[in-house]
Amino acid sequence: MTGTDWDAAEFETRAIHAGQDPDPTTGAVITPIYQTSTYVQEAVGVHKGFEYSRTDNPTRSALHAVLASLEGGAWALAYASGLAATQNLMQYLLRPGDHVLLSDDAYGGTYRLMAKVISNYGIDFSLVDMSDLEAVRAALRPETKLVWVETPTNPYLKVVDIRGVADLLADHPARLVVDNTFASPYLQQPLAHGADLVLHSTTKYIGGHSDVVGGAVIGNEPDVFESLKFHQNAAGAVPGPFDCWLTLRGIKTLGVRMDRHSANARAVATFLQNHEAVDRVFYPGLPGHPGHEIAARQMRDFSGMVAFTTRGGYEAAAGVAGQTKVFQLAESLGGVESLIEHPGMMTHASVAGTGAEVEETLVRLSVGIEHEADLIADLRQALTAAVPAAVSAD
Ligand code: P1T
Repeated sequence: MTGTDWDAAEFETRAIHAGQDPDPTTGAVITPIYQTSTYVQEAVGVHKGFEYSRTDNPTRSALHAVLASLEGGAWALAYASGLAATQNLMQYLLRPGDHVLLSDDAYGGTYRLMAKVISNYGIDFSLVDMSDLEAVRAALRPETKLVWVETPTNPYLKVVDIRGVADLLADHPARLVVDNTFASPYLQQPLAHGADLVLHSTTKYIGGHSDVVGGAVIGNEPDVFESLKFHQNAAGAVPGPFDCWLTLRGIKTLGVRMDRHSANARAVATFLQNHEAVDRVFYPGLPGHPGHEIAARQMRDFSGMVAFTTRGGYEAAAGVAGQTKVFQLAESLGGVESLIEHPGMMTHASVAGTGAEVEETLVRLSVGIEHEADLIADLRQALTAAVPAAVSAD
C-alpha cells in the first residue's frame, strides 16, 4: 500500500501509516524531523514544493495527511496550539456585525478568546446550552455566522447532538464547528455527522503524552482550506517540526489509548457514583447521564473525562484535588497519566461571574491509562481524607 491507498484501511492502520510512507531518501520508517526554516531553490520559483517553513514543512505535511485521514476530511491544518487554531478559524469566518453561538460549557480559554479578544472586533456572541436543540434554534439570528459546539463539553461532559445541530443549520448560513478534543477522532468523527469543520487541541488525546502543545482544523471544502491556509501563513501560528513529530508519534497509539482511557473512566465513574462523599457524577458513559443515548449513537466509546461534585463545599473539592497521588494536580487532559483539577479555580477561572461559571464543588478528572485499581484506591483515600466531616454531618 502507498499514499492514498491507505484510505481503504481501518482507523488503527491509518493512524500508523497515513501520510507516513518511509522516507524516500533513506528508507527511514519514521517520518524525519525536518528541522529547517527554509529550502534551497533550483532557480527562482523552481523548488520541490517547500519554500519556507511558516508556509509548509514536510513533517507538518505528514501530520496534516494523517489528521485529515482520521477525521474523514479532505484536508487538515496544524497549528501552534488549540487556541491558535481557534483564533485563526474565527478570524477567517467572522466579520464585524456577525454573531456567534458558543457552547455555554466550553473550555474557559475558548470563552476568554471570544469574550475578550474576538468581540473587540465588532462581533457579538451568545452562550447557549447546545444539548438543548430548541435553545439553539431560538438563539440563532440571521447574522449568526458560526455555531461553536464542544461535545462532550468541558468540564460538565454534556453531550450535543451534532446531527441535530447540523440539521437546524441546513437552511442557515452559519458554519458548524465541532471542537472534538474530548472525544478524539477515534471515538467521534463530527464531519460524518454533518459538521462543517472540526477543531482539536492536539495537546490532549491526539498527542497523548503531555509533552507537546498543538492544534488542528480539519474540513472538506477546498475553498475553506485555501482561505484558512492563507490566513495561517499570513498570521504565522504554525507548529514547529519537532512538535509535529511528537504529535505524529502520539497518534500511532491513539486507538489503544482511547480504549483504555474509556474503560478506566467507566470504572472510575461507577466507583464515584457509589461513594458517599460524592454528590453528582458527570460521565456520558453512565446510563443515567442525560446525553448517554446520543453519545452512544455518535461515539464509539465515552472517552476518559469524568467530572463530579463533592459533598462538603469548596474545601472538600479543593481538598480532594490536593490529596490524590496517582492523579496529579494539573491543568490539561488527555495524556497517559491521570490528572485532577478544580475547574473553578484553574481551567475555567476566566468564566467566573459569567453564564458559563462552574460550581465550586466541581472536580474534573482526566483518567489516564494506569491500572484501574490504583486509580480507584487513590480516589478512595483522597475522598476519605478530604470529606469525612461533610459526610458524617449530612
Ligand atoms: O491549550 P490549547 O492547545 O491551546 O487548546 C485549547 C483547548 C481547546 N479546546 C478544548 C476542548 C480544550 O480543552 C482546550 C484546552 N484545555 C485545557 C488546557 C484544559 O485543561 O481544559
